[in-house]
Amino acid sequence: RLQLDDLLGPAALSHQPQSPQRELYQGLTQTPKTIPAQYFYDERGSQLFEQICDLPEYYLTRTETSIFRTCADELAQITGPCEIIELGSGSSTKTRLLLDAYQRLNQKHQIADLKYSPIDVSPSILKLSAKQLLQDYSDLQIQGRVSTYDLALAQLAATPTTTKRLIGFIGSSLGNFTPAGCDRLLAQVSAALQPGDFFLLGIDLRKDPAILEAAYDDAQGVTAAFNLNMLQHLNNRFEANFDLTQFEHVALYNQTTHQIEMHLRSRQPQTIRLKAINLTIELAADETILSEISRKFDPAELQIQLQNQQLHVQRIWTDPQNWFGVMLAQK
Ligand code: AVJ
Repeated sequence: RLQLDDLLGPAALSHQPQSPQRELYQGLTQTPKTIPAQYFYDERGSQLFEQICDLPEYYLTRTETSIFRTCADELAQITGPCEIIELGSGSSTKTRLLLDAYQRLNQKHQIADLKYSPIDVSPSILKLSAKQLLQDYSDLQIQGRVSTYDLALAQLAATPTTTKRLIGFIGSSLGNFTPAGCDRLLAQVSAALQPGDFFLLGIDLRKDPAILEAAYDDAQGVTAAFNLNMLQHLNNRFEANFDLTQFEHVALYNQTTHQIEMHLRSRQPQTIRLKAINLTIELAADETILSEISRKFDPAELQIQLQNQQLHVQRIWTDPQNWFGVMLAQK
């Protein structure tokens, strides 16, 4: 009941015109320097992210979970039986609430199996969560993809099916995209859907900056460790020589652009070599590398952007404090 495709393996990569590594090279040679957020998620990074989700300051996961608890059955009612595709599935913990609801729906419709297609850049967490899901859900068929969003969405667009699709992009992962990147991603999502298919989006909403900054700079330092681990990941994967003790975690809320900006600040002038991508970079003292933006959304604005990509919002759910939003759109 499990099929796993690796779209990032060496064999698969040689066929691609734009390797994901190019983005890393480009990011580190521009000003300010940036590292694509996908590089957070090696095995250790995915584990640290799971720890973040349980932090008292990180209200996002808890809040979205509470929304899913109340809306999952209604959501399944609206879409009807479908294949659930998830971008950035990670541990698939919150997704279990959706799988439960679709399982109940399928029972009513006397449909035997439920198809789940998780997509994640981290093979270890993808395999682990698939194994656990198969143990807990006897009717589940899993088609996992080790992939970036780009590659997976291109593959989905090239392989239309007759089964209805629901593409899930939850946990506010859309927050990692700039406004232009966001439009591009929504266009790719739309291209992977047929008219009548659905898109489920979880987004963090604007709120008191103090609450936001605490969520990205927790007292236990787990987010700092998560941020620094990105450099360790680059060391392991691209034969780089970042010295983690020479960088500091910084997280600030930009009230103009409504986004948390996470940086790695260089404690001194340093030269870094990334052997495997043949790149040497210089960092000045206090120079920062932008490792992540995490945008906070206005649902009304996003609704228009979705609309522009033929994704028509059917329903928006939120929590009593209006801290997090779940939007369901139909193509
Ligand atoms: C997985 C992108 C939604 O932006 O809140 C958590 C990642 N970064 N703490 C977020 C993250 C720092 C997270 N997303």
